[in-house]
Amino acid sequence: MKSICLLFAAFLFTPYLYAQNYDESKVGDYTLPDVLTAANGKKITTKKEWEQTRRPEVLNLFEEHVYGQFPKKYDRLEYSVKNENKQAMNGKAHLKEVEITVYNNNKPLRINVVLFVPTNAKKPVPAFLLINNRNKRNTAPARDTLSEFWPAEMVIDAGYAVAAFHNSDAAPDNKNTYQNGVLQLYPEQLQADNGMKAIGAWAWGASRVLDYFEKDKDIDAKKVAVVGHSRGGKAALWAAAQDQRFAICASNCSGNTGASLARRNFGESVERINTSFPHWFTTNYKKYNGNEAALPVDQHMLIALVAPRPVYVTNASKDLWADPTGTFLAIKAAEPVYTLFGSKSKLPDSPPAVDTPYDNPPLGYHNRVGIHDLTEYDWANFIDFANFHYKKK
Ligand code: GTR
Repeated sequence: MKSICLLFAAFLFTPYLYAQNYDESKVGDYTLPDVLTAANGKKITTKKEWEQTRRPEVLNLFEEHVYGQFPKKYDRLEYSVKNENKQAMNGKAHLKEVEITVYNNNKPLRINVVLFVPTNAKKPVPAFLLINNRNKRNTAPARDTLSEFWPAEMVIDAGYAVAAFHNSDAAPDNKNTYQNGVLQLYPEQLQADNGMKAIGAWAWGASRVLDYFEKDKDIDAKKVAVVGHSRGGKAALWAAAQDQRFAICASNCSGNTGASLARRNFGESVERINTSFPHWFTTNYKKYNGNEAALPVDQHMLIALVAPRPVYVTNASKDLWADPTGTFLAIKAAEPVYTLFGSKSKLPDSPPAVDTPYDNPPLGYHNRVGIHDLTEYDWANFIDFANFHYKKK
């Protein structure tokens, strides 16, 4: 009887005992879908063919199977400055706390933006926008808490505006309540197998902040970098893929279903992410649990959707969950699309040593020594990357 009970317990708990793979020798072979072969088998060789044929196809595959639809229409957008301080950061910056309200389906959605504009910079200024998936204190408007997660003073000193909104304004990060945000504006999404969920909603929210930037005379809306960490980094990539107005994307430690390859069996898997976070991706995406090889896309194709605009992705050496090697291989595999635009990547052939940033556009990468986090080191490299890009133009 005792042994039967033990057997039964082992059977019950087996799924939880399966650790994710961290052994390079067990990764196995995989074949990535060719980003430059169209659905009809035709090889894409020009920028025009990419833009007219393959890019829409790839975007649609990600909508259908991974992140869901990305509604383009809404009834109207209003905004008001709820609080401002022209002498913020000891006079270095102008603080604006902006409430954006988007209406659709007779429902309002409020997105609160914290924005600092450098006082002495020539207007309009380029900006960095963070999708904040951590504590709101990280983006404290009063600067009574300072955090490396959003080192706003450092960004201001570099001559950029810096902004953030909290992801929960667009969709609560909770499997029972994620509907209480953008999805109230688009209830039909909830019924659809390719309906957007939380990650899609956060990305959509970033686009609405960009709509606001287009109305703010202090901000150069053609020079906005969207930044996100981890789950926020997944959303930042999807926002930049969908909304070609974003000039730069910085995706920090975004890992599975962010910048790392799904087919590489290392760290977090599709089944694991869909199980832990059933409210992030489409219902369709669950079909690929334990079956990444059947996906019509892999994450190099998501990075490629941002081309020719610059993308910077990062890892942290101790963050094996996010698969640093698989992330580097993904950004590397996006290169052929940049090449179509005559834009030559300067990335090395194999993953660079830790703390060795490649911050020349169009494709940037580093693997910072340390843990899963967004730090001043990461931001300093995003700033270098942006400086390089904007000066070149
Ligand atoms: C983890 C999740 C990752 C990543 C991370 C984060 O638990 O498995 O995919 O998104 O959370 O957002 O910090």
